[in-house]
Amino acid sequence: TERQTREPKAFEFDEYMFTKATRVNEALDEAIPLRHPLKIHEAMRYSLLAGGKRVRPVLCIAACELVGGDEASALPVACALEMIHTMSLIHDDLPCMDDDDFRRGKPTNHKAFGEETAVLAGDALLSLAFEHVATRTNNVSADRVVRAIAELGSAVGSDGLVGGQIVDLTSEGKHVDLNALEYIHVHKTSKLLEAAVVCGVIMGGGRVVDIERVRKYARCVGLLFQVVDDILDITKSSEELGKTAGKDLVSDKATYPKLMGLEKAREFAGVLVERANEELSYFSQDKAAPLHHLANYIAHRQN
Ligand code: GRG
Repeated sequence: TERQTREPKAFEFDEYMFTKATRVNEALDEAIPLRHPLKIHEAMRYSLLAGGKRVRPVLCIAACELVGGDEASALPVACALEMIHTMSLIHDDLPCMDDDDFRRGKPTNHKAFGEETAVLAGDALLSLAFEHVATRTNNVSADRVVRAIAELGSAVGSDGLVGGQIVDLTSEGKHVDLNALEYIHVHKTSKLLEAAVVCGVIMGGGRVVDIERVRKYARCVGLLFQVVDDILDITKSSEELGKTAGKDLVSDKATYPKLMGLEKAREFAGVLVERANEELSYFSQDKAAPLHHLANYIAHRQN
């Protein structure tokens, strides 16, 4: 009926994620053509195009659109975020770090290409990320591009991912309290999510107050991601083992349920998703829908 056609279409989160992720995948594929030296470009493409969820690029584009910017302005930074995220996974999987054999459903980069190549593929992706933003961004003022590059740099370095990783590595086998656990997760997970939405808002021409709001949103979403991960670890492994104590209750890794109890961890997850959504209440609800849904999706995911 006429009335139905005039009603706003309900926001389709799955469709939004799929459309944006497809756009990002095409741009990433184009960003690294196979060329000489073949081995390094194969290794870079192997991990980058291995099919992650593309949460960071989609967050970046959604934040740009939130403040009235368009997808094209954010796309190069969105790709850079995925390059940085992927390189952090390649290095995290190395034998000198977590020593993992599988990632994104395939053998890890060093298993497929050898350790030397995996280290270099990570380095090349990190370097390309910054080059890509600087050379591929169109129709955005140089001032904004520089601010985005600075934000990305600080999210990666010793006050960002690297800082989180070093604290994580040096606390192995030691008692980790809630403060230390929060430091690790804020730096290993939230910082890059923060950079994603902050860069999106910068590219979209948002105000300083918008930047601070999305930054708080992303900080909550990053912690939420980890709290839910910890809870799923317990509930999944207790199902598998057919008993109440899951693997995280017996391993020595610090987790939220172990430090605060399962019920309190669930409550904390509830508080975080509420806080994240509260930061979005200052924006047009229509434009904030993708970020709302993303927070809810992370809170309610089952694996
Ligand atoms: C960044 C220079 C530099 C070095 C790396 C190894 C390291 C320093 C940091 C570790 C970073 C790390 C592995 C953080 C965990 C982040 C995380 C939440 C991963 C899972 O992200 P998803 O679920 O994964 O978005 P997909 O595969 O879907 O992209």
